[in-house]
Amino acid sequence: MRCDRLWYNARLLTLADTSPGLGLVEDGIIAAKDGRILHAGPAAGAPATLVADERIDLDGRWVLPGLIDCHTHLVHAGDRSGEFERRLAGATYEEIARAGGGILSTVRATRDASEADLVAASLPRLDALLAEGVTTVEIKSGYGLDREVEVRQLRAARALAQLRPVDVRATYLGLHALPPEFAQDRATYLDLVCRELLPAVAAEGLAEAVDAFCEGVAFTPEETGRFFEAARAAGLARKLHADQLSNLHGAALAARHGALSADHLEHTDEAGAAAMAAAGTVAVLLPGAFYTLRETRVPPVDIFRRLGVPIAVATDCNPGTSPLTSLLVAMNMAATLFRLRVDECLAGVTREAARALGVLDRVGTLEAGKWCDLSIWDVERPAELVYRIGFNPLYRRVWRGRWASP
Ligand code: DI6
Ligand code: FE
Repeated sequence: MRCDRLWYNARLLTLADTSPGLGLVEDGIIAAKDGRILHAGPAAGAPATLVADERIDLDGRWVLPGLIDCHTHLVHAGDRSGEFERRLAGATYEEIARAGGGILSTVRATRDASEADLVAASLPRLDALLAEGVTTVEIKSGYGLDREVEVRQLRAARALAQLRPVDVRATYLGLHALPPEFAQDRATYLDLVCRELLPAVAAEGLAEAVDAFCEGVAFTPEETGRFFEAARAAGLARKLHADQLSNLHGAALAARHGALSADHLEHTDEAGAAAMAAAGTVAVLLPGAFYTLRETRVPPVDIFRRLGVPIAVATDCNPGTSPLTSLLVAMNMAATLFRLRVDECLAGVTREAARALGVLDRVGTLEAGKWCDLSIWDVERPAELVYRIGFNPLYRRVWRGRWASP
């Protein structure tokens, strides 16, 4: 049996569901052929006939699946550091939003940007993620709020995938904020989104999923439900910003619509968690937004554990509530602020993040047949990836069986 590349003398966390814990392998190897994993496991268990064109000694380094950031808004123009300063001086997020700032200030900047501008502005944010071993990233639209600019944002997300060795999963965030031109006419905007924009995005193959901000300051559960029906009809997966600032029963709504994930969830109750468990909807925790907004109510992690709701962790990289481009820091925050265990954090940015994107059949664990996407680390113990703050121990990244940089 021939393979293209074989990494040996490695310690693996395979995250394979069949192995206990994180699937630790002390003396491990990974063989790649045509970009996919041919074999991952103990050196002793490798097929005797395995020969490699290239053999790479990893000197005992730790190998994990490539990291997956399953919730970002990284394609946008402008920044909100001025609003940050105003909030430090005492203004609230709501006051700034009412004065025309907040999401709508990023909408103005994004509408003024060309696709090339958006790509140029977003590339450094993407590179920051890749430098920490990310090999799959989800990117949402939602700062255009009209057909032309939402499409431009999604095209920019697709363009980023051509410029870097990374998988991009694009999400049409059609219900993010009410665009100013429809401020007096919610119903017309809903019609436009469900009847024109969403079908156009689906027909052009610009997104794999849709998302909505279901919140008192954004869209109601009824509006969200209608949008989800349209998404289902168009063959797009569903995701939801749910129960972040209040309990509108977004978690249960997401589960009812077969959503891949419900995200944030600070105010989710037991019934919402039970609905998620029954539907297999992943809880995506976003501690960067919790931290930035100085929230105090934490997501019900104990209930998720008890009911068996899968838990993922993501950056929520966005200019307003989570200007965060580090999945390592997101893990540290999830541990310290939400009391996730180290194994939950590591699974949350690999296997469970893949589940939250509906791509667990392709990535997220080190198992034969999946894409050979690896993050290789200079650490003594994997817990260091969660424990350190602002230190990047990535050795190298592998995307589809090849060394990838950044
Ligand atoms: N995601 C969002 O879309 C909003 N909060 C969040 O976690 C707000 C984003 C923004 O202020 O631009
Ligand atoms: Fe978000």
